[in-house]
Amino acid sequence: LSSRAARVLDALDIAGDREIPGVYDGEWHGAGDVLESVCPATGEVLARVRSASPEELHAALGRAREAYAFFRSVPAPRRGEILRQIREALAAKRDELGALVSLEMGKIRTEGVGEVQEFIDIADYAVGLSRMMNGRVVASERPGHSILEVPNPLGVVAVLSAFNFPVAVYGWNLALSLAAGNATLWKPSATTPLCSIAVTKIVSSVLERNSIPGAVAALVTGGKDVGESIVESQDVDMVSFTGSEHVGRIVGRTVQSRFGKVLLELGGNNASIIMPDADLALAVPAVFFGAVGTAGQRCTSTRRLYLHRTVAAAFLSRLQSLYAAVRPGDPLAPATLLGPLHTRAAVGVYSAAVERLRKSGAEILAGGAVCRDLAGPLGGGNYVLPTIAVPRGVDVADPIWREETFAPVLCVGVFDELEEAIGWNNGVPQGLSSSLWTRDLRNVGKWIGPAGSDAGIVNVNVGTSGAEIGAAFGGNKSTGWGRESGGDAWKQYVRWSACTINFSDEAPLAQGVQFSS
Ligand code: UN1
Repeated sequence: LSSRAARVLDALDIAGDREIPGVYDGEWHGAGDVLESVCPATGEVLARVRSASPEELHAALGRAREAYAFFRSVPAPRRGEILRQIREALAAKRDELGALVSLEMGKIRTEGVGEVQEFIDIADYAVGLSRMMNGRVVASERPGHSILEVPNPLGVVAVLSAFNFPVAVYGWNLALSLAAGNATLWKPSATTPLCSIAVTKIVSSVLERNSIPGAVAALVTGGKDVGESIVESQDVDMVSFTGSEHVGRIVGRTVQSRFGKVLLELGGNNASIIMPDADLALAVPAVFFGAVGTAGQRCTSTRRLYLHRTVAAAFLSRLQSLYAAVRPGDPLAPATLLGPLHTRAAVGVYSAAVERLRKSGAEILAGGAVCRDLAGPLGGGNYVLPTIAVPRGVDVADPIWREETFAPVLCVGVFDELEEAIGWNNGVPQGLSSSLWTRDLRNVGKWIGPAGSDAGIVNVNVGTSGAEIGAAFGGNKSTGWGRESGGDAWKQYVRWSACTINFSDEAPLAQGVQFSS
């Protein structure tokens, strides 16, 4: 193992050069297939992880069910206290975990650390929530009756997370699920097992210290088979899935067909719209971060840029200068802004997208190539140049505009009227994030109202990516309509009981129905 990788793994007590167990359900084990964790920046194998065998998955689901039976009766504020300790334990390892995210996923250091901060933030939120998961009392039409809406724990929640946020998205789910009194079973991306092992070690140490069954936060690493078995299992009450539209469609159907609950966080195809009165000093760097940050591998990454004709040339020349200055580098090095794509396969997806744009006659203003000339260890990395393309006009029915390419490829169109740009914004299947740049209140009103953006995230003078945890996060249409993190998202992690209670000496029927002879 290189000293670069060894330092990061050592800080989290992960043995890099042996096979390590990738299943936790109170104890660590692993008898299934071996997963290789590969560093996207160098191609180095970081570790081999023993994933869950079918028997181990079955056993973990059983232990999660038992853990739920215990945990649901722990008072919610006490569950919040456990979360507070998890929050503290994560904060103590924030930089080390952030570095592991960079090493294994490939995002740059500040974003890796930021992702751990996002877990810390949602843990804080859920600590408060644990004393505020209120139901309500509804006025009954019958004398001497009360109606209560009671949030009860749901059961076993499975979290199937993606490679691009290997820590935070699990954090969103775990924090709410724990506060709600559930057991959570995590199946991370097969390519980021180490992040999930490091997080689970931290979480489980807190659970064990508090004599809470470890399977309250179980981990089952694995590939497609493990994921499929979880999705099909009657033992899983809710599946929270983050990933592609293609897989999400299968997950949604499968869970629905067994009448389970499902929460989907699927593709994004997010647009920024720049009005003539936009402050370019703010808008240009925001679009740069949205499109190039995380090497274009956020669900919320900016993929489409719609420029008002009067500012298009000025905007593009400023954006091009930022693109021209960005250099691929080691995500662990503090000055790097551009890390690698996560996998070799993603480089192929990027190349195919650029090729398709070229063939269709798009003008390539920046990038458009895979980096092949990097010296030293980075020569083995999945580096590509961030690309700006100007297709020949905007046709949202064209796959160029319709499909999400999970790579730093930004397509630019020019408009004359805001309505036209909103039509383009809404004209694609996905509906995750959107961003309008203007100082004119009339545009803002239009944008956030009924005839405005149909995405789940509708920003003004804020880019498409980088949401805080406080609001519900998620998207509409083919993004799957799921909501996670803040807002009212917690309400999905409970089963609601509507309880009508009769305190009287009569037993009247509702709606005045008489049923006595
Ligand atoms: C994702 O890309 O799956 O808003 C999540 C953001 C982050 C979360 C992204 N807070 O970009």
